[in-house]
Amino acid sequence: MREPIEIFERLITENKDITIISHFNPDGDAVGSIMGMKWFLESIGKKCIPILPNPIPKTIDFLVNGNEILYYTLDRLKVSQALSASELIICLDFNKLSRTEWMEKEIREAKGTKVLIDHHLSPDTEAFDLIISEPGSSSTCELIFKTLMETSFTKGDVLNLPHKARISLATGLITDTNNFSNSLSSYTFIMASELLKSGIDFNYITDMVQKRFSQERIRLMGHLMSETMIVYKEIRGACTILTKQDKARYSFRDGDSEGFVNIPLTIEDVDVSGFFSESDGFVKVSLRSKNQFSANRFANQYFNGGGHEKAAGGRLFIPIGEVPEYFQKSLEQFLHNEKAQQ
Ligand SMILES: [Mn+2]
Repeated sequence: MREPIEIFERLITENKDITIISHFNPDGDAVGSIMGMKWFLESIGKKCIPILPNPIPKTIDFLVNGNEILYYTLDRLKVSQALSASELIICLDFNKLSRTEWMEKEIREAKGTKVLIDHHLSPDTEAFDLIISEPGSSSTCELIFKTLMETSFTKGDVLNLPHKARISLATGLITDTNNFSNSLSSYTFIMASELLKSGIDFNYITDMVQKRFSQERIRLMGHLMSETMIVYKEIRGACTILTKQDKARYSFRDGDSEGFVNIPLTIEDVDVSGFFSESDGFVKVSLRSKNQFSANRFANQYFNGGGHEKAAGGRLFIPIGEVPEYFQKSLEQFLHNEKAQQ
């Protein structure tokens, strides 16, 4: 771990114009990561531009107070200019460039040195010049914090990170662990403790990210769990689908279905929960698992995706109405194959 951090430190020292990028459909960890990195880099005199493929959900808007972030979908030209002018490109919270959607080609072709800091399984080693990867980290925010604490910029003192960087990094820690309930590492609590000691108000962050939903979102959640969730008891799976029709009916906004996939997983008979959301041209897939079930392998083999051992995502290219049957058949086959391999 020491050597990559030394190289990272040298790259930051040597380069002035830096872009910071995270993934399509950014979540709390993505936005926390890019904003945390931005505030830190600016505090040491760097010029940097955070870039995202598309806009952030409302629940994390408190991390951004103006137009600090460039969005590809809103300002393609500026994004291209920033990418080609940048000496150093820091990629955060994704393991392969395709996670940046339409930006993939431009990032691949950009001349700047590419650094990846991430906690997903199997990073694409070809695409980056330096990789700091730790799948055991709860969040990319945790890995960034840990990395920065080991550099000479902070000398291990949390107060050497600006207040805004600390709030941003705390947000990714809280959202990716689902408020300290999953993917915990012992360092998760060291980081939380350091941030609390430094005066970061965790209650404020949870009020912002978890308690500002619309009435329609709660009604949609009730509707989906009561009307669309199917539990396949024998194979210990649950499938929930969100159609475009329901999105329109409940005035759906991006980010509204965040966390829904976790609800069926709380059922005793369920080891894997699949949440399927009808999008333009594809079905967005989210998978969560417990009791040794590998959501990552399941996503890899049947849903064109991957992620973490117990939290993964992917895409399907079939009509939304065919999803429950596809889910059931895939799960049966997957369990059969996993058993055969034991
Ligand atoms: Mn993450």
